[in-house]
Amino acid sequence: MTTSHGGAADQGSHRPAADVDVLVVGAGITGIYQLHRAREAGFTVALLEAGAGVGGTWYWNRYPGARFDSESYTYGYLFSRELFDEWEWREHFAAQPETERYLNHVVDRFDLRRHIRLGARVTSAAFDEPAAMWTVVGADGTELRARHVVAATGVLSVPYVPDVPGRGDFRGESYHTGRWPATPVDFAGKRVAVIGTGSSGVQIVPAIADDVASLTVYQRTPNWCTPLNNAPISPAEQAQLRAGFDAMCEVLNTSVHGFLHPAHDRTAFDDPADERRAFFEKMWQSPGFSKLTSNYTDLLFDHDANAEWCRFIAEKVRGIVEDPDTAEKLIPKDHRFGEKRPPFVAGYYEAFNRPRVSLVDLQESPIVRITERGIETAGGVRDVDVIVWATGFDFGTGALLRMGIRGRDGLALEAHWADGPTTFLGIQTAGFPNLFFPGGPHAAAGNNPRYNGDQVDFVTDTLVYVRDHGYDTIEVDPAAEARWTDMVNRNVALSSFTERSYYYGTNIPGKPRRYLLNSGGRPKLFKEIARVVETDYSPFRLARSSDGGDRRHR
Ligand code: NA7
Repeated sequence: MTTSHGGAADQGSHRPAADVDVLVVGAGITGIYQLHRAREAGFTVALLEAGAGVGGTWYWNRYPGARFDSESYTYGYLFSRELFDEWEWREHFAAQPETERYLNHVVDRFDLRRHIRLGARVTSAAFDEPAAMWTVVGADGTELRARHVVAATGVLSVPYVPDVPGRGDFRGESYHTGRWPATPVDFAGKRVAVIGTGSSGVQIVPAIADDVASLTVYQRTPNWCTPLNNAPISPAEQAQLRAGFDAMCEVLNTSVHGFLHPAHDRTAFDDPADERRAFFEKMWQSPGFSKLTSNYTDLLFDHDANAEWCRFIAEKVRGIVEDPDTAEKLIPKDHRFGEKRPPFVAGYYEAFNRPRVSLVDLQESPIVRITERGIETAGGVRDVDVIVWATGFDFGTGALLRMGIRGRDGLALEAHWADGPTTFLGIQTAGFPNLFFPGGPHAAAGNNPRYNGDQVDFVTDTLVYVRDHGYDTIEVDPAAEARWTDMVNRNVALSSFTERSYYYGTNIPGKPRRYLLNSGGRPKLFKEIARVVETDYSPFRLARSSDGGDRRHR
């Protein structure tokens, strides 16, 4: 990693120079892009990353079966036509190793690695008010002073392992999907338990089902899983992708969810029953998220329309899973399609037809404790060699609240957000000058890199504005933060996600129940960014050292 002294933001100031103008935390898809954009804009930069490699989500989640459910070419970067042309994704939905290779390629292709320090988990970040800069400390002993900090620490980066009695007693191997070891886990001939049936659990089950001696899936709540419908990208499709790059960017950069799938133009009961069934079959065969984005327009909001689709999926499950009792247990009864983030699968339901794979319904037989040799439920004990915790993440705020962030007057971010996050644009929070967190809480649902990329673009423009106007600090006005946060809370009614979803933080005991996405979506973000630019950054307080560091903008 290189850092250099005397950044542009310090020119003309009498303050001690920062080590860097912009310090990025996290080398996931958002952080890598931020590092690139900030350096291209002429800032001195550094990036601290906790992992031993770059990739963020695609570094940590290296469990068998981990893969995209956004189309690869819609998830990857769009900022460089050359990059797009030279990288050939092999599958429509790439598996983790390909994505990790891609992100490493980007880092090398754009000569970013020299700015990145790996194995440097940030343990504290404190705003030094007189100096108007951040002091950031890493667990590896790194200490850097930065004018601005951009925490690109992700929303699904802090694994959650439930506090089940006896968990520490287990003598076998245990892994969380979100902290998968770099050395591949050998499942051959082992008795394996997978706890959790969210997107991660339902990916790993079919991926290891052929290797294991036995596989027991511990399910608390079934999900509405539909086929991913992945396929290799043919040479003809590669050529089409290249030829259609500009048109594709246009759609991805403007569509509400950042996907290519076109919206449908009919409601469920516009069609008679046989045509509706044929349409649902088409949806079932369609790729990934199109089952949400291209389905009947009222699917997520009309109870009867949703029930029709759920009945269709339930029939499919009954048709695939040979044991009727297992099939019934795999069909959700407590929520509708789209109330939680739906997983997409390849061979998940089919896996239960193998004699060595079985399902334990935790609603029927809850886990009592983990023993030295296995898992005890109300129905009995099963000895296992490996436990896979596919139990999710502390979504949205998890990473930011563990970084020891202290703003003005030593204000702890944990205290400021004790009742849940308050933000402006999901980018800044009042009391924490020069701190940005694109891709964090109040970011949108959809194809994450697209929305997070919009935020990074705005952060970069903002950093340039601050520098070019000779300001030292920028901090959102509390009123603007309150307005945006109110918008998020008000528009929750428009979201199909309910409090059963981890998007409300309800999967973490004791976490405030707050909507953690931007319920206004990408259109609200675009609208508000336009307003910020038109009003010359009026929602922010900007200050120069020569003004005594506390001059309100205008
Ligand atoms: P998820 O979707 O949060 O799934 C976690 C799973 O773990 C879910 O089935 C939970 O059941 C289950 N869980 C959580 N706590 C327990 C306990 N105490 N006992 C049994 N089961 C439990 O996480 P994923 O990693 O699968 O996916 C996260 C995101 O990554 C995904 O949405 C994509 O965006 C990529 P519950 O439903 O709470 O009953």
